[in-house]
Amino acid sequence: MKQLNIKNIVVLTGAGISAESGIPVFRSETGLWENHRVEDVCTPEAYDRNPALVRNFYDGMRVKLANIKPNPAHLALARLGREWKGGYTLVTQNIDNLHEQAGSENVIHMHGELMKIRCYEDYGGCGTVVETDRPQDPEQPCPNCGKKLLRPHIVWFGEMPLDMDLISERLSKSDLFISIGTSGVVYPAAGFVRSAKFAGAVTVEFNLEPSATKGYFDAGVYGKAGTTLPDFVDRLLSRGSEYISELIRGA
Ligand code: BV8
Repeated sequence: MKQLNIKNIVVLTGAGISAESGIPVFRSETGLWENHRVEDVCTPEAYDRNPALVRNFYDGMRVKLANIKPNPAHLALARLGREWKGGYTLVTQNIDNLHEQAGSENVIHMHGELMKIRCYEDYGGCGTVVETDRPQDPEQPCPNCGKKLLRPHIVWFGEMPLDMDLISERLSKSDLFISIGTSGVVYPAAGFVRSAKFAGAVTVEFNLEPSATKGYFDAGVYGKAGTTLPDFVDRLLSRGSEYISELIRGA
């Protein structure tokens, strides 16, 4: 096997990394979205039909987030971001702010952020993004254009995820792609491992069980991320490429 020389790391996280912090994952037995049907709360059409229902859905999650703390998996990634000597990109599908609370910086939230609202361009708004930590007041005017068109700054199904050009550029230069706590069913995020592989990266997934895209991973580390990730980061920082070679040889 060719000698690995890992420089650039890209990490993708999903709901599974926040599960041990108490945030439920999406794919539950009932297939409902926190007791709602996806099409009723997570599409532009749902918002057109019933903006109050959609706002209330995210208001509920935002208020709960105030009492939720990062877990050792978030802390391990914050340490990796601080101590890794090469390139490091953290992309998350999650809308919570647990990576930031754990100390991660420059987090790419490709599906938006719960603690932000945006002046809705489709309705004639200006696109300005506003931080918030409280339930949304539909009468709140945009601080930039003054219109009352603020909506959750969340990427719904059928909407284009954020920062896709930046993500594609980092994937094209990745030497190691690490996917953590995602079922690999929603695109384009689920396709990132394929892009990384085509760029020649080593690919590793962390999950409770193999994901839908398991075939693209050179190795899988199965167990709770709060336990598996700190150990992985420790070994990666102390032994680098040699450890990754060992991991994929043993896969
Ligand atoms: C787009 C924000 C195009 C909202 C989210 C047919 C085929 C293929 C694709 C499509 C299709 N029809 C439509 C599409 C596209 C669609 C899609 O992929 N649909 C799927 C359902 C088939 N995608 C989109 O619409 C995307 N946009 O394609 O735009 C476009 C082009 C041009 C112009 C305009 C548009 C946008 C998708 C974004 C939707 N928003 N989130 C909110 O959060 O409320 S999606 C949401 O679900 C997440 O963000 C994430 O992306 C996705 C999946 O969730 P996961 O994070 O994976 O969580 P999940 O519960 O599924 O899994 C948890 C995992 O963790 C499990 O594997 C579990 O085992 C593991 N786990 C649990 N505990 C732990 C653990 N692992 C480790 N440790 C633990 N302790």
